Amino acid sequence: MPTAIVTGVTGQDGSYLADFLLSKGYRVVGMVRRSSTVTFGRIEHIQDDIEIIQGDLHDQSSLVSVIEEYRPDEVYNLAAQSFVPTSWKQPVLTGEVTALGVTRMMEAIRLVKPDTRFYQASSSEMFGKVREVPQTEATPFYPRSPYGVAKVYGHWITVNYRESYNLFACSGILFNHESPRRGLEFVTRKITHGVARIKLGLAQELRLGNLESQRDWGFAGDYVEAMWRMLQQDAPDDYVVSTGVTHSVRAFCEAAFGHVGLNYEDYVIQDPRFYRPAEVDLLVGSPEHARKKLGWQPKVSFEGLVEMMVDADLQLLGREAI
Ligand code: NDP
Ligand code: GDR
Repeated sequence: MPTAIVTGVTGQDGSYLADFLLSKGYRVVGMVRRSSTVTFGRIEHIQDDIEIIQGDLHDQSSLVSVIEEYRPDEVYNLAAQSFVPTSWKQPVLTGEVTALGVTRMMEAIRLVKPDTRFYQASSSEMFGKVREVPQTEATPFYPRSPYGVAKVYGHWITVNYRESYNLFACSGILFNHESPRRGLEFVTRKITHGVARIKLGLAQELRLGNLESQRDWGFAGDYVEAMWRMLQQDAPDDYVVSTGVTHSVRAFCEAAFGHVGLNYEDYVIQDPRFYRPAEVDLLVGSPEHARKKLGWQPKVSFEGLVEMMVDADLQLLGREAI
């Protein structure tokens, strides 16, 4: 039974990846940071099937201890300060966790068990002010937020450790992926939760920022499989993971409100409070390399994703109302 350590297991992707690895027969060890309240909402259903260990990407010795104790075959580094707007408010913390945290984890692997296979959660935010359309593994980076800058560091340190120490280290450049488990502050979930609240009479409006930005949105459940496939190859490499299709925030609103028979124009208010100091206007990735090398392709369409998320929020809020 192979052992996998997942950092960020309490997050959206960590919870789907843990589900996936369990279905493949892995021993799954989830690393969580200490907090005064329990943050296990997304992994409640598998809490008895995975092992939880405390560790923090700020703390080098905690990472060394985790690798020493579990001697993993694979490490998936999903933990990060992942919300782009917060990265302008907390740029130093974002750099510590999202950038230097990657080095700390790779150092722990290099020192304790260098044959561990390593996955780094890189991001399409690294492309920022895009240099070409669609974006591929060879597209130059131009990040537009402290978060994007931190992810560029995480990407290059992964490549550097692979080339310097011959580690099996992969960087997955994942485009936006969403699900009913997405955090409430991200725009897709904010919209689907807002739609459900309005439909159930719990709210009258939804305040958003820039409606014109375009994203290549996929389903998180599909994307975690690509992470795993990267670590099953003969040699490490970097991969763009995306659908190849882009939609605006406005189009997401139209689809989400439309799914419950409402017109988004009657409810959505543009509020400058949610504008960003620098925006990423357009993202669309080419998943060709992942398709050819990993045999990976997304299963859930944009429309399927929107409907899945709206239906889940209607159910959640309906249940809460009882
Ligand atoms: P989430 O924000 O849902 O989860 C982030 C996780 O990181 C949480 O489990 C959080 O723990 C944990 N974490 C934060 N700080 C620390 C720390 N100092 N030490 C240990 N753990 C910490 O993110 P997602 O699941 O959406 O994303 C997973 C990864 O993929 C992130 O690295 C993100 O940047 C990246 N990514 C995500 C994309 C997406 O569209 N979702 C696209 C491309 C990249 P806690 O629960 O305690 O807060
Ligand atoms: P993003 O996701 O920044 O792409 O990062 P987010 O959903 O926050 O924003 C997407 C786009 O929507 C616009 N937008 C709003 N965004 C939020 N959050 N709230 C609003 O009210 C709102 N109105 C409009 C934004 O301006 C932006 O253009 C996500 C994260 O998961 C990162 O960790 C990950 O690396 C990238 O996706 C790929």
